[in-house]
Amino acid sequence: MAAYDLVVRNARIVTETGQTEGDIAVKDGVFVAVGGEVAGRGAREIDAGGRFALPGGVDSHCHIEQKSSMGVMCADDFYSGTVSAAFGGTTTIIPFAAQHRGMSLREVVKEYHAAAGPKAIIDYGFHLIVSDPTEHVLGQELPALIRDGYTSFKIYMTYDALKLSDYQILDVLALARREGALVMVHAENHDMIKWLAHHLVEQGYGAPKFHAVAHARVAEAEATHRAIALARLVDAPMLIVHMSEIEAIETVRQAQAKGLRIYAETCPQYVMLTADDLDKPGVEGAMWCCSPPPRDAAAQAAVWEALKDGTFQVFSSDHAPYQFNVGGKIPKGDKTTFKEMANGVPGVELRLPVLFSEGVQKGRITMQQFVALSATNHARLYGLYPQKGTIAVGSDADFAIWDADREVTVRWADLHDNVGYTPYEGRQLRGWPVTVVSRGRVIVEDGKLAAERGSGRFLACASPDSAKPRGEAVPELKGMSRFAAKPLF
Ligand code: DUC
Ligand code: ZN
Ligand code: ZN
Repeated sequence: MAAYDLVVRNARIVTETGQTEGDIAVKDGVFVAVGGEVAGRGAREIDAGGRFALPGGVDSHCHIEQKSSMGVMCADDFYSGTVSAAFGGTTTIIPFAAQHRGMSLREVVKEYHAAAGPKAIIDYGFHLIVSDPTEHVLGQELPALIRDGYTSFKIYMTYDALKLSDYQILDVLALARREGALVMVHAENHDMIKWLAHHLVEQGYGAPKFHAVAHARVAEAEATHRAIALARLVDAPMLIVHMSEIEAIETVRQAQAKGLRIYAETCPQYVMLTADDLDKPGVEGAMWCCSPPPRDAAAQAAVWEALKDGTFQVFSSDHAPYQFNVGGKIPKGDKTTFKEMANGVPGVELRLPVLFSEGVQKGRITMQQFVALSATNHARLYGLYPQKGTIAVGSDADFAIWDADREVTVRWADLHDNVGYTPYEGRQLRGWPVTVVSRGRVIVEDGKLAAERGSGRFLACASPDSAKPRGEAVPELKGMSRFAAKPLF
């Protein structure tokens, strides 16, 4: 009788702190031996042949089976979204349960569970989107939901149907501080964008490329500065999502240097795309429209610098999948102006291959930084560490074996989402996750899926300040050394 359920032999095992050679043994869904030679046999044995074994990715920003504020449904449900994630080496996602105004948050959460439970093939938690912070929501629903494992919520400074006032943001931040939650902020100045968009469209400049003009850099810079000031007033932690812009990044860096608990995220589109990608005939450029928009080569360089120096803790996909048709990106067909387009680009499957190829292979970040940015820091920030985000005895056996030399030309036809296109069509990547394991189950192998619908499990997130590794001191986030010995939260 086999001693283990699964043994992987001869791997280069990488965590955020180092690399070790040898074997991995898994029993009952968790790692029971990591590194060195495992003596006993596994019911299933895999020879990694010296290839890398990396922690399964944790994607803490993706939109799955979510209706946008303009009423457009995502193209990916919890089946296609999680299958696509798995093929890209991601084994945990934290999508959003989105409140639209007038809705009870508790009801929203129930609906997302009903959607995800029967379909997800990998494990998932939920952030909340709070668009209606009424007295009932702030006083009753949110504190109870935080206790139940929904310990992070996104708020918006723009979009008519989602935007909170500064006063409301302070209410949400104060509650997060009191109850031990993390507030994620979409930081763009609403009136700047609205004013520019109005005048552009009025003068006939409605094509997708003007989306990048309306969403001006200074709109991101101003809102980032203001969001941080609000967090500072009430001494609450905050994470600025999907950052794209030089001045805003510098503002975050300065806030961190002052010791403020400000965290930040960026995404593949801000290292792979520029505003020029939106400049296509007709409304085709809509497929590259996301908010904030891609900027230019100098902004891409600033994003890489912030990934390298630890200003950004997390690299997420912001997978926002909308098909290129009237039910998706372009509600008025070829008459759609950028103001009416659904915002967002797909990326859940390519997130890790992009970071590996453009980051590690090109020498911009180390393997350890790759692991921290793609998995470990997500688990830490959202209270899932060390169950998720690392390869260590006792942690869930979520990992991928990577072929670092595999050359891939990106083709949407080879991906597994339901979007119909990828903004990265034709791009060359080097390095690919060839075998993907979730809680000890080999779910992707030789390009084939081997996971049952609904086999993913819900993860209740701990409050980040209680997410301490068993038996150890609270670790600092990788790259956050300027916070000295301060606990994470
Ligand atoms: N914000 C997101 O987080 N995703 C898609 C579009 C947006 O504005
Ligand atoms: Zn956003
Ligand atoms: Zn998003």
